[in-house]
Amino acid sequence: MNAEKFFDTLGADFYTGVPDSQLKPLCNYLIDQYGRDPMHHIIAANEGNCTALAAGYHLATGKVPVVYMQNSGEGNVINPVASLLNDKIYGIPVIFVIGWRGEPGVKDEPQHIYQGEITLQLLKDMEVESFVVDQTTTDWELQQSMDGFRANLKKGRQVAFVIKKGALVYDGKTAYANTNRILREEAIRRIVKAAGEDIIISTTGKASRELFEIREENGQSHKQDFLTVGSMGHSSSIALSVALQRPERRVWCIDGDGAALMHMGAMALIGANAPCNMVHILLNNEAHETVGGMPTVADTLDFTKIAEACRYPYAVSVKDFDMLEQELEKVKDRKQLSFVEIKCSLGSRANLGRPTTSPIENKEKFMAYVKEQK
Ligand SMILES: Cc1ncc(C[n+]2csc(CCOP(=O)(O)OP(=O)(O)O)c2C)c(N)n1
Repeated sequence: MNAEKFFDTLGADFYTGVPDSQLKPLCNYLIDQYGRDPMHHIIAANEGNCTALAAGYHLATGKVPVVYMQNSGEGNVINPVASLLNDKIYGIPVIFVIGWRGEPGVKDEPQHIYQGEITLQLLKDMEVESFVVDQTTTDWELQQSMDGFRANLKKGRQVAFVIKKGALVYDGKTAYANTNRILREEAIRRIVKAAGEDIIISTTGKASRELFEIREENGQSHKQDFLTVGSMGHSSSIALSVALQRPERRVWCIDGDGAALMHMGAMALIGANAPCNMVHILLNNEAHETVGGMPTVADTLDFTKIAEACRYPYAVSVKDFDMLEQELEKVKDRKQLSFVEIKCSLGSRANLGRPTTSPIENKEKFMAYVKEQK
């Protein structure tokens, strides 16, 4: 189904979401249609955040908003759906559009399997009526389902379209770019070199896939890396805890701007605890590059000021490789919590693979490595 037709059928004029690769046709259509005009389209920090923005839109206009997201964001919406939108409390109508990763029977990455299995059940538990859209869904069927949903929306209930792989298409040529010069993968290659035998905890998406492939390329094992393949936004908290528990080991967190924004409270916790053995690296490409390049709000922010305000004792931003190499060397001597933002360009290798070891294997080898005395 064409994304434009899908959009017309929903008949809404306010969309907020966290991008998803499976919803790329819709995300790109919204960018082409609205750009980032906040009256109509807000790419938000996390899915709970979207849900609250949608509630505000309804409170101000009386109209029905749309929240789009990958099913991995369902967990982030449970609280605002149950305690804000539900008709036993404020009864606020919202249409959810959810990309279904890990659909049972369809091969997908480990972080999507369980979430995929519980996607429809979670909606049921939240009393959100759902309709699954696949490649065979006709315009008429979608219209019928939307017409059916209207009664629920009128009663202040929520509904969801669950979008299977390949169900939406869009042939617009939406392009995303920034002016930064450091490619994320090359930045990670330099971090790996500087980190030597230190522990690395990497964020969700292509950053972890690139880290995995760099280790393969170097003929190294993966034991010192914890790949946060799911749980977007939480790698820095995992790193904080490992750093606090193992003060004699240096711990590097490789974070993304979308992930850091998703659970930004983590930076306050890191700064307040300030483990002197932690290095927080932020690969800032101002975008959700992994899922298609849709922008975050990081282009409008000064992350070093945020880190400083969160009481990180050292924060720097680097734009070129010379400065990057200098800063990576300096953090090793500093013996103080350090924050290094790396301004990254958009893009990745077309043939980038995925980790070939299982998450359990990753966890077991990592735990054994963390236990070692250095
Ligand atoms: C809770 C949640 N929402 C959405 C996603 C889908 N997702 C995976 S990676 C990613 C983008 C991450 O952006 P960023 O941290 O800036 O890293 P980049 O992809 O730009 O390297 C998104 C939205 C997810 N995995 N989890």
